[in-house]
Amino acid sequence: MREKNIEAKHINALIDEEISRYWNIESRSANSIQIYRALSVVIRDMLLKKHNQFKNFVNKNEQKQVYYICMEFLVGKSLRNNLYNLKIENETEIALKKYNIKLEDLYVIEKDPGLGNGGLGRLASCFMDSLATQGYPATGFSIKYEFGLFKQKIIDGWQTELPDDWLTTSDVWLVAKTEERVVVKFDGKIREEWTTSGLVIHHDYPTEIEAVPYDMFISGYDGDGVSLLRLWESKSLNSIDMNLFSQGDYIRALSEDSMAEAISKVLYPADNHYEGKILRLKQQYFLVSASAQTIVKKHYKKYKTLDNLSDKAAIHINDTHPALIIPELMRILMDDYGYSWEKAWYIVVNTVSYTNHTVLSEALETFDIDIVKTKLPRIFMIISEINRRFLQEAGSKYNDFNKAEQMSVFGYDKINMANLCIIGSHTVNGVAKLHSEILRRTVFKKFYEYSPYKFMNVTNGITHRRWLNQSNPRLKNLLDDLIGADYTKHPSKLSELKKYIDDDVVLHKLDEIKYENKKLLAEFIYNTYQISVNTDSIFDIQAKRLHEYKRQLLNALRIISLIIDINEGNTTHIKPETFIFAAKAAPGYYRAKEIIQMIVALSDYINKNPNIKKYINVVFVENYSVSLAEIIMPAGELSEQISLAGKEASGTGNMKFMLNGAVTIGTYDGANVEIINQVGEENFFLFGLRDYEVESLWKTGYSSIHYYQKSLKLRKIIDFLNKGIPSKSFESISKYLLGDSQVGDPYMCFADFDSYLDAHNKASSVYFDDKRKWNQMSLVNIASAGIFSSDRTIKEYADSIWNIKSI
Ligand code: Z15
Repeated sequence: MREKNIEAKHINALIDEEISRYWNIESRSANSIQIYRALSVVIRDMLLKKHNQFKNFVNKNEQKQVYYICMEFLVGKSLRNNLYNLKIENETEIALKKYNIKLEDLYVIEKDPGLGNGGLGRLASCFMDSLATQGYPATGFSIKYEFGLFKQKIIDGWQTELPDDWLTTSDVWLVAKTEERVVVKFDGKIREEWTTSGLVIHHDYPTEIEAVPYDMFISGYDGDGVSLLRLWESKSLNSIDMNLFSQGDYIRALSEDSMAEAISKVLYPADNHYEGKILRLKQQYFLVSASAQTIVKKHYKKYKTLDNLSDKAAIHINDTHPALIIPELMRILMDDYGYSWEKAWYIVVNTVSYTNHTVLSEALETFDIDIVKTKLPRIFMIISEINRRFLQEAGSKYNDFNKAEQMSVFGYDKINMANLCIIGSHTVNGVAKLHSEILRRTVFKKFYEYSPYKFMNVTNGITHRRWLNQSNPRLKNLLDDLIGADYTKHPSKLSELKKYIDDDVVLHKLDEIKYENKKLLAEFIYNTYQISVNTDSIFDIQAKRLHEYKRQLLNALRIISLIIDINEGNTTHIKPETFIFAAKAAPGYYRAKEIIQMIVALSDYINKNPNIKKYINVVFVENYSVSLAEIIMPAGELSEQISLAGKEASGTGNMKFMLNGAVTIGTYDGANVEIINQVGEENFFLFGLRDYEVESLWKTGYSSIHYYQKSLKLRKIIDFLNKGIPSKSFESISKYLLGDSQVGDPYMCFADFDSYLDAHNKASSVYFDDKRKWNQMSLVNIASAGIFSSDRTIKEYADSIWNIKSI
């Protein structure tokens, strides 16, 4: 079953055949795009075959498998990842000599499939890699959005959004499985009727939509595992209205199409924020219905019963977005397979598990009861019954029905999706220790008291194979030389690097590698923006979605404070520093866009003022994406992880920077807490309020004015914001911070400001006065990152939630 050592000659033969078959030309005269496509198809088909073998093995052994349901998978580019994981990058490079082309030239042709917003979607993709590599049978289910996350372009200093047409190149990775399409039904009426054989439910669903699967294969590293990512495309079933057609109205006859096909048209671009839109609800139900039908059908075909579904399938819902799979499975079991409620419920709860990714109230999904009732009448009925039975049970157990009511799925006019998920799952987990603790203590307190055994933590992770081995080849080569390549499959072995903590040659090499990676990023910045950055300055990077709680604004306030110092000639403490930001804002998130606008304006201002640019520089890198992150992470020296404590569920960028040798400046939040535990406080620049301090400060009443009055620095910053810079005023941000109509500075930048400056001063004195010590800190960070590999995360899910075995 293991991939044979494939030779370059063989790769050539396959590419040549593909080119001749497809374009009817000699491979010598093929252009780079044709070669890209031919090679990708060759690899895709290799994986298709390998996945079949893997699947056959799993089926023969009747092994349990996991289905990971998620509205987002930020897969990143596939070609390099698959060649790397198949261990045929070198052979392919040799093969390409025949066409006079380099792999690197092909890698840049591929477009990032941006089928996700940020951390949540990228996590799902890292999981697919770790599942395959460790030989766990896994299928991911998501939507084949025709347009992924928008492309960000800054025009006149303001974020604008352009469509992301990823399919124009990355379609080569997809295999259509039209014959496995299923029908998803919306709208209509339910009629109940008692007959001699019991209750009969009559459905009439006027809207039927087809879900067509497109399969993408994700290779594991060095082994037999291949993960399948199945993406659903929506298609109109009655795509032609024959009445209209026969009346000669050709255009209108086909126009019904767009209604159905809108479902998989575009990814909702808000991260950590729900909108409660009908189309989004349709997307969610479309995903879960198509996936659940497929899972059940396959299981029934093999076992001729669904009694043992939970022994053979673990269904994981990533956040509440796929919550409707719980009532959908109930519907299928009862209506299609004749199960009783009790039996069906037992099967469903034992099959489904749920991960929560946020405590932000604006991200906790609720849908209007009325919308669910009309769009999904049967599903609404089932949710109501789930809730009725649950409240009955909890009320009796507590002997207090009012107390039980606090866990209801129904609010006044809303359905609370998280409550539905908790009730319908056997396990609920948070994504970092602190986050899981906050869930138990606050957001899900009532449920924790009711069913403590359901609650768990599984700290997030990242695939170090993409985020180190592939994206930072210099560091990878050094590690291979020093500790051997074993860490590639056993990331905890990265700790062996620690024995070089006092080795000056190694420390120097780490320093050199960082410098090379900084040069690459600087070159990219110069080529893209004609901004030159000082590669001897410290690269201080904040790369993540733009959100108030993540506090890009706090970072910007410090920049302003430095500008003020420089303009006042007060420069003795100022060290060369390059601030790099990369962040997309949700298109409708005005405040976030305004913060981007300010950062861009500061960047312009500095680039026009050589006296400031001597010391500091600011760059806003547009269109943050997986492939951009692959350039940014290796170049990071100071990793900004500065969310208000208690707000960032985990963070995963923090892990990527650390793995690449950056030192973190951060708050006691999310997985930062665990990073500190690994590296020790002496290898982390910790600052700011703790989560419980934030909570109590909020309760007693936070007043930013209080900090403003006490601090000359903050007063000067507010002055600066009010005056603005030539051509731009930042008055509205000043108002936001001091508060006019609402609470000023709701994410407490002012409260943490002094502490943040202190931490930066400490960082800069180590970096500029004791570079050896800095390099040691960097080494400790790399060496301690093994535990944040998604291999570890997946093993925890497999052992303690999904109960699946690797082959
Ligand atoms: C998202 O990217 C995250 C949480 C959400 O609720 C949504 Cl809708 C999107 C992020 C968290 O903000 C981040 O802290 C975490 O690391 C990531 O999910 C993966 O768990």
